[in-house]
Amino acid sequence: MIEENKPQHVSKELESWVEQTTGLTKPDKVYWCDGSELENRKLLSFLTESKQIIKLNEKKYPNCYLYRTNENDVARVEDRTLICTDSEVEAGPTNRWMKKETAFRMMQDLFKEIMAGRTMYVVPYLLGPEGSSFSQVGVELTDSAYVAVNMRILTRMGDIALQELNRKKEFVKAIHSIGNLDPEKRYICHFPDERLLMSINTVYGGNAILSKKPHALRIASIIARKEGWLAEHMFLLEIVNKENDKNYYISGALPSASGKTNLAMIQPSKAFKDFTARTVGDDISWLFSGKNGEMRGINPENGFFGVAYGTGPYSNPNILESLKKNTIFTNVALNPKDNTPWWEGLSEFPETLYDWTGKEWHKGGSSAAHMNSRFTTPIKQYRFKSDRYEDPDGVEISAMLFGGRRSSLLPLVYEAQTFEQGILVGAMTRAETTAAQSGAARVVRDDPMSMIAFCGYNMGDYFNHWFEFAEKIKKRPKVFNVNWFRKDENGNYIWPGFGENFRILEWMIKRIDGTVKAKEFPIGFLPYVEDINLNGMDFDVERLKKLLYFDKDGWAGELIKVKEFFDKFGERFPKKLWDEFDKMNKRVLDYVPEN
Ligand code: SAT
Ligand code: MN
Repeated sequence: MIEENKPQHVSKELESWVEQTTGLTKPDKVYWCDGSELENRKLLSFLTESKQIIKLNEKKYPNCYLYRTNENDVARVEDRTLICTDSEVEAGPTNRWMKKETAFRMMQDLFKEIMAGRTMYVVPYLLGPEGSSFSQVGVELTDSAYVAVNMRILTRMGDIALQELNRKKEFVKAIHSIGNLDPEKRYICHFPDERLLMSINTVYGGNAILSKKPHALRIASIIARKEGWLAEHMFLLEIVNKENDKNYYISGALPSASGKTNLAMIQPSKAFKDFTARTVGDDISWLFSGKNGEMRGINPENGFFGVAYGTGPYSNPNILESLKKNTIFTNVALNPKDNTPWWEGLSEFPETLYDWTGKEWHKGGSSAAHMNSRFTTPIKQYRFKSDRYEDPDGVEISAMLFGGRRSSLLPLVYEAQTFEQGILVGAMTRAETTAAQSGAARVVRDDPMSMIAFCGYNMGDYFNHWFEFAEKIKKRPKVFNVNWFRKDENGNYIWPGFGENFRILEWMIKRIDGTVKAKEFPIGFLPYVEDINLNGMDFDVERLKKLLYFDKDGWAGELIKVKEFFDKFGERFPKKLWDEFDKMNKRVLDYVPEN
């Protein structure tokens, strides 16, 4: 076996684990990634020459690539994502569980000699800003160069992570193999006790890039519980009011493929000249209590893994320039005329097009780009990033929002009256599923805090942990719920969404500043219609009233569903959350509508 590029100072623990994994998987070569530019070029050339990736037009898209996954490997596979512990109750009713020993044996068997004939890449990575006490180190051993080049964009990868490891000592271990892509033997296993991840027979993002959901959310959520902080599926957005020079940081949880990246990159429309919006993170936030009782947040990632399909001048004008260089596209379509990437929403249909599987595409067929097609692009080249994204102390959170896709009932926005009630609002999130999960029908499901697929432990304990965390926070952020996805009788979206969502963010800011009143309803505060700024927008006030209407019967039915879900947790469900639920339920049932 050849070992390449091995750094001089590697901890004994790391060295012997790499050796052990090599013994099991038997790669021909082990290559230690340093994260350099030169190395990146080498890996990308290898992928291009071996026809695993397509190099795009160098003039129009310098250093950009298109990767096509197997057709059976296009999204996270939640039913094959396992939490592997001694007892099932640790994983809780919302996770798929397998007994630790059983899972470990199964994975050992599957990994046996799986890398023969291949190179194993050692990918050290850092989650969080350099030098931050909140940051964590991980090392992924993978036989996919595609995974390695993605991780170089999404994390701080290579030497920088090894240096940090010398200081921190602890690291999360991750082993991944493309295997043979057999979907029946595809598993993403989490061993929290060992802080070990094992994933096989997949290369798709969230299944294979183990720094992302598997480490930064599932394992991190478990570490967070022990250490007294939160790992959340939340973007982190900075809004500056230039008029009074005030900064606001809003973290927000929305399920995958529900416009989280678009919202994190929102550009205030012309009516809001006094405001700028900048991105700290688009997918994951780690939240801590600060010295003065404030809530602080960091983005553990270093790049964006956003949905390409639908991204365009209307939905997300800010990102487009960033996607023109140093970006890896996965499962988008290709314009063969000039070798450029294309997806629905980007521009008019080109004359000729290959779909995401590489076949010639004709109008009227299914979509050209996969609905869960992705771009992987560095934050650092994103013009509208916040200056604070690398701040080792994070930013102070002013507000949090929860939400999801709901075609009816859920108002455009409402505000929890207290932080505790806000925990309930997050916990009772129910949302329509999207293309980010394999195989799921588009149905409403319980998705508390948009974490249903990402909480690494029993969610009953997780809800309890939210309350414990809240006790440390004296300067409590306001909590909101949003829903951009209400539909009318004809099935059309009522609210235009995207950039216009800034109107709702502005209302939140006014609420944070205490400059507008709101109307109390059983679920919380709803805006007075006239407080939503509709300047420069052609939107019928009657439609807005509809979006801000409280439907007593609808909510009574919603809470029955919420209760059914909460009941699943039995003893593990916190009493405080039942109290919040009971209070809200009573208010809804007692509510007498005004005329
Ligand atoms: O596939 S990822 O988990 O990385 C993206 C998502 O589904 O949110
Ligand atoms: Mn996500």
